[in-house]
Amino acid sequence: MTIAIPAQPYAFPFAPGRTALVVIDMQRDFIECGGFGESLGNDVTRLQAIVPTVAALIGFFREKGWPILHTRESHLPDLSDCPPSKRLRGGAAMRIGDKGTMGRLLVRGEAGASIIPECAPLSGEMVIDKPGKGMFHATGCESLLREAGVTHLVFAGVTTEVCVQASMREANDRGFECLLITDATESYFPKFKAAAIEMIVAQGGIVGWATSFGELREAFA
Ligand code: C5J
Repeated sequence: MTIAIPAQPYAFPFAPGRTALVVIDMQRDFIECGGFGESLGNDVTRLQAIVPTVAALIGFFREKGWPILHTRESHLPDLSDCPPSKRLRGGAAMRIGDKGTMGRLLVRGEAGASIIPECAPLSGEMVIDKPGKGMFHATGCESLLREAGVTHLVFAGVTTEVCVQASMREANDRGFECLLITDATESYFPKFKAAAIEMIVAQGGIVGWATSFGELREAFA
């Protein structure tokens, strides 16, 4: 049984019980001042603006008892899973592994790598640490989802054109039906967010679908 959710480019076939929410990288390092995102020169307030919507979307999935998977972009303390190409590119003053105001940037176990309290996982929810932008690269995420009987994914989180889009493309290639919640994702660059959504839904949904949280919630009202 599927429920038709109004979406671009056409209605998304939501499969209750087989659809998981994927919340990408809602970490202090991307959203708060003093983290990795700000160290790259980005305005983190843009990302802070979607926090209430992401938290409400998580709450909606919890109310329904549907599965939730949270991701954290992060690296081992010895950085053995961080290729030099990722660490050194761009020549920023602060790099992955350097000490910032919330601990070492993007390192597992440090305060900055944790998920912001508003979106923090509850026990029983899936959490994966990913060294790449996409959630399937070097993680056990695919077997976790398959074992939970998940075939459809609803995406939220940051940033739209980097880790969200990369994860959605990887999921699409693995046969998952993917829906992006447009007001529960954000970029440091408004034009990149708009372009990413346009690319995802183009050509008959070449990567997947897009809709708002309101449309999703309304379909189950
Ligand atoms: C970035 C992410 N932008 N979570 N990571 O480096 O999108």
